[in-house]
Amino acid sequence: MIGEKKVLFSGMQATGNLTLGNYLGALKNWVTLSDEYECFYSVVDMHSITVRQDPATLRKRARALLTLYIAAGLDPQKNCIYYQSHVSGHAELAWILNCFTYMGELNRMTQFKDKASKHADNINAGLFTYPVLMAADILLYQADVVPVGIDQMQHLELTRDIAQRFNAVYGDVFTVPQAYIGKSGAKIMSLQEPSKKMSKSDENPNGSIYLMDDPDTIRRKCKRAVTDSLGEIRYSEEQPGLHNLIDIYCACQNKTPDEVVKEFAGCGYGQFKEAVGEAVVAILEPLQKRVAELEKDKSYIDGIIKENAEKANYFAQKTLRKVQKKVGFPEKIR
Ligand code: ATP
Ligand code: LTN
Repeated sequence: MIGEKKVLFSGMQATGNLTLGNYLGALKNWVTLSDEYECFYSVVDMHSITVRQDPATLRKRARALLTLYIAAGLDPQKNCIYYQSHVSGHAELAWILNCFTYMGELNRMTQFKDKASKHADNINAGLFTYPVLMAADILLYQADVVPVGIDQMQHLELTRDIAQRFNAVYGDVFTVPQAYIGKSGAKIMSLQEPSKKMSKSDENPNGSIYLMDDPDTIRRKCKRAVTDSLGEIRYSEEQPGLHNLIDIYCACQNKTPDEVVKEFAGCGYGQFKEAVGEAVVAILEPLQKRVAELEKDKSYIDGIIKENAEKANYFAQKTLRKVQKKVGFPEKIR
């Protein structure tokens, strides 16, 4: 707890161009939750270097992501929006937690297996211990809730195990966090292969709607989305392409699948796809405008980066000092 409020932590990597999946599955929920909780939203640039990055591109993308958090509606006065690399406590706690995590646990992580097969020439130790750094992110702020997509559940379970293991030895040091999976947009699928999740690392650009796509591109991608030959608007697992388009429409319009099926009963797929395109444009166009405006105000963003890093550091140090003492590090002479 910070004051009266429970604590929320989440983060996103600044790798690749963000997709509608990232927005509907993560960012949009963050904004909804930001009143209720004391929130820490990090741009997790330390996680990004587990895969080789071009330094200039990483720096640019990290700033763009931080700006996007604000443009999406997270008030930087109320929410702590900061770069992970600006708070050294993340790395320091990660080291300690590494000593409370088993190789066998990390070996089971499906994201590691996935990324190791994709980057076979660079299976570095950071990629392997990635979930420990993620646990450190969360536990450092004593977070109660962590909004993530379903794909991150395994990492969150590990975080809970590490926290409980540590607490069992040293007493109640860490809050054991809960995952928060949003109701709508939990998993947006590729427009071209609806069995795969929409992903920023997809090779087929038509499968993903990027947050910075212009309106005509968005409309075209929706129009070309893969559907089926049944020709009836239903919300059914047998029609995965349509199912996904209904999910997208629902998330953009805050509607339920039932409402949408009724609204479009008797319509052709073409007409529905057009409506989906317009619903997505209605969400992304204003977002893009806000990003462009914020990007013009360099000193405003710089101020936020500085102030929020200080705020994050303050809370991080509180936990870190406690943990260091518990494990037996000698006290600093001040
Ligand atoms: P990549 O595919 O390149 O590994 P990603 O698009 O999955 O990346 P992440 O940085 O891993 O992006 O995810 C950021 C957040 O967005 C996470 O909380 C994740 O669960 C969520 N997310 C990503 N893709 C989707 C999607 N298609 N549908 C819903 N949520 C998503
Ligand atoms: N692994 C996450 C990003 C991430 C995160 C976190 C999410 C890093 N640290 C802490 C929630 C809480 C991802 O790839 N989406």
